[in-house]
Amino acid sequence: MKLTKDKFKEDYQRLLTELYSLDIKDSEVSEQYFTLGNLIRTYASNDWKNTNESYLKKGEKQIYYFSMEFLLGRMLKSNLLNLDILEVVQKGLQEFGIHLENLIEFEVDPGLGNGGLGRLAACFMDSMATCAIPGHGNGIRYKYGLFKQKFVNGYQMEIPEHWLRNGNIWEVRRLNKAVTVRFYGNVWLENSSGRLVPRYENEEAVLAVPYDTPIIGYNEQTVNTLRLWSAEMHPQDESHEYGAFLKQQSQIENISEVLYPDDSYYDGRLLRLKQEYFFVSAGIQSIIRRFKKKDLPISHLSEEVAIHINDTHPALCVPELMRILLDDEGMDWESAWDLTKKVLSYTNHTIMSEALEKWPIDMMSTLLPRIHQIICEIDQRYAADMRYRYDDHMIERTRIIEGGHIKMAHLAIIGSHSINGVAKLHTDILKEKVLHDFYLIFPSKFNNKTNGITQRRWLLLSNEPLRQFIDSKIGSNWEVNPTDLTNLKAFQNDEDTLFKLAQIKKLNKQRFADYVKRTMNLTLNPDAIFDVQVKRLHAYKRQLLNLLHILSLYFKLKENPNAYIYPRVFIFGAKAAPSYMYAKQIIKLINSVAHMINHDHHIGDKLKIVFVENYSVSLAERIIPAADVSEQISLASKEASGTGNMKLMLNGAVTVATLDGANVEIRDQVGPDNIIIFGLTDKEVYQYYHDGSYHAYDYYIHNPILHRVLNALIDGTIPGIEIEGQDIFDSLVKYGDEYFVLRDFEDYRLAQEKVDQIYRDTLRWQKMALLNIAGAGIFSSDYTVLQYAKEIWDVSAKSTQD
Ligand code: 26W
Repeated sequence: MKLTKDKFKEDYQRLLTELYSLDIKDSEVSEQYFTLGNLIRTYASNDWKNTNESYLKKGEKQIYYFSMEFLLGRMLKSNLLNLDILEVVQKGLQEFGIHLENLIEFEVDPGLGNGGLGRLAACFMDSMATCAIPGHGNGIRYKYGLFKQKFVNGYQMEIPEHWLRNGNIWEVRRLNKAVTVRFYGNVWLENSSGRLVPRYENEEAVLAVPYDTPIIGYNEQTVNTLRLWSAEMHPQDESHEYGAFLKQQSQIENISEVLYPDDSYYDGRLLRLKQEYFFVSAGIQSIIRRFKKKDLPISHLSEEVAIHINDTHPALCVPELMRILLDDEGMDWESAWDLTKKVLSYTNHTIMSEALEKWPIDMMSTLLPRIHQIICEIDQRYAADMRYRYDDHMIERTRIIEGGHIKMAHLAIIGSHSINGVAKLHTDILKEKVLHDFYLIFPSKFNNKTNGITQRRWLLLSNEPLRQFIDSKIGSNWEVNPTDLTNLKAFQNDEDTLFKLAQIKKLNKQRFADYVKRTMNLTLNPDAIFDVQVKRLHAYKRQLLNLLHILSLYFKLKENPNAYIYPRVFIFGAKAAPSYMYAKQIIKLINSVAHMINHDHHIGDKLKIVFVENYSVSLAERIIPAADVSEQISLASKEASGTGNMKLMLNGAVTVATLDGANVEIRDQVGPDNIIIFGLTDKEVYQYYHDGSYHAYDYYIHNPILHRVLNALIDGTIPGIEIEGQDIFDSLVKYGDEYFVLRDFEDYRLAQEKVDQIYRDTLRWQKMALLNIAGAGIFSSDYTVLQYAKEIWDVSAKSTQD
């Protein structure tokens, strides 16, 4: 938008006084922040209105992205950037003596997601708006986001995150758009003039109230909407006796109270199922309402609407859409089923079997009786349809209801026209292993959409020095056409460029070191290698492998203080699910090792470990620009894609990786000389499973370095480590080492020696860094959503890039 500095200053001054009856000189950060937020909203409001109006046109297909999580991160700066007023506002505020940076830091980082899946949804929202795709987000407005992590004596403690305490400047409550969602009760079918209609009694009605957040595109016109639902008591119930009223109220409000802190681990609690149906039903009802404004017959739904199911959490979209088409719209089963499949598509984000949702049939029939009936009918018709084509075993393995449970992935696959994995390798594993039966039955439904990240948040906003540098080399078109970053390759042998790149990295490392000094009172040497592993704590991600290697370096230095080791700072950020004991033990172990090494005067600057508390989007924005090394070391076949790997390469980190998830595609982009690959391949892992020939104990016995390191877990070497050391030791040496940590240790150690070697040659290292930046463009979520639009949602984007 066009905004001059003087106009901004005038607007700002006036609004601050209107809102708070204060003069700027007497205002505080909170008032300054809310004033700016309000102003941004007014600046975006016309585009938001126009975008919404244009979306009501017939034939303008709308995309609805259903996700249990949207991990947006702070929005003040990104909104300013996307409105193209960041500089004007910064300068204007400066003249009032206000530092924009302070207002940015004042905003709470809304943690409405656990990790990769939720952050991906947020990147997609940014990219859809930027690419002018009519994309709406649909989710839950949790009152409490992901817990705040504190370390107490090295242990993780969880503290509730009341992110709404100061209000939320970006959302609009739209009570007039509220809908009713029904739970429990009895349902039966009655014959009404030749058609079976459901009759209900004794249901619990919950009011779903939408809160809309504008998603501003980086393109001067599109403002999309993220709609998050909040559960409230129905007005009709407010006449109850007071005690009963309060009880019922808290039961209802519980639905949108808190985000489940589970990541890749399924915990079948009733409240979770309630949450899933709540936002699915509310979302679909509001979609149908909007569709009806177009005045078209319901049979046109699939031309006007696509609904995407982000992992299985919203898979109840299948029976819910069926319910509405059958019961409310009076369609026959076949037509409703056809339409449902055309409208819906599904993404799988994990192959970990413990993450696959299965709901007990009793729970479903009690909580959602009509939905349960519909699921049973879908299941029976599926089995009947398949009977002539496949044997009984195949049908049993693929049907929805089995062993008293409803398998949500099966429901999603059977009820939609597309299922995709999130990286090439992941999709291949789905096709060949995890969902092989379905691949045989529905080969054409399967497709791959490799994940992506928005280069706006993960470079333009978070790494301004690098952005300016890139602009000075190749211009700024890469900001909307990120594969233009390949133009940087022209500079790969230009010493000047490479030294400048090294300087920028150093600057970012110094900035992060200052932050660590301020918040943790730990001094870091910015000339050391900054080696980063930031992601959820999970055994398959193998933070433990990283830690065992650190211990090996430590012992090497203890034995020989002059050992040839380039100074390193190991940076960890990770939350563990509160009930995941093993992951929490690893957190304690990392913290104790950090304490031991950081306080060892003989080690000094040579090794440091920083485990940042409460890893979040805003911390990622601080850490990633400062990374030299990106740790992507999951056991091959287990990480569906990863997206941190993409963010780190985009910021010039060199990846140490297994051939897992999108790491494979990163290697293909940068070439084998510019990434350090180690470890088992997915094929080798499957081979081990097949012949059961892995014996972790042998590695413990035969590798002296590993032997020494593992013994340290149980011999009292690490102060503060007792039971957890033994448990972790046992998991590796005694109980089979499920994730092949010991098998990959030596190879990993050698990979790290390579890092140590190459880093000493600044030009060689920076060339690798540059080629990583140059190769990162393809991993923009702009391209990813354009592929979803074209190949899954069947909609052409009015891309700003053509
Ligand atoms: C029901 C429990 C539960 C909760 C969350 C099961 C599964 C999940 C998510 C699917 C876990 C997740 O975030 N997966 C990650 O998704 C990213 C985006 O596609 C990928 O990059 C990561 O590799 C994958 O682990």
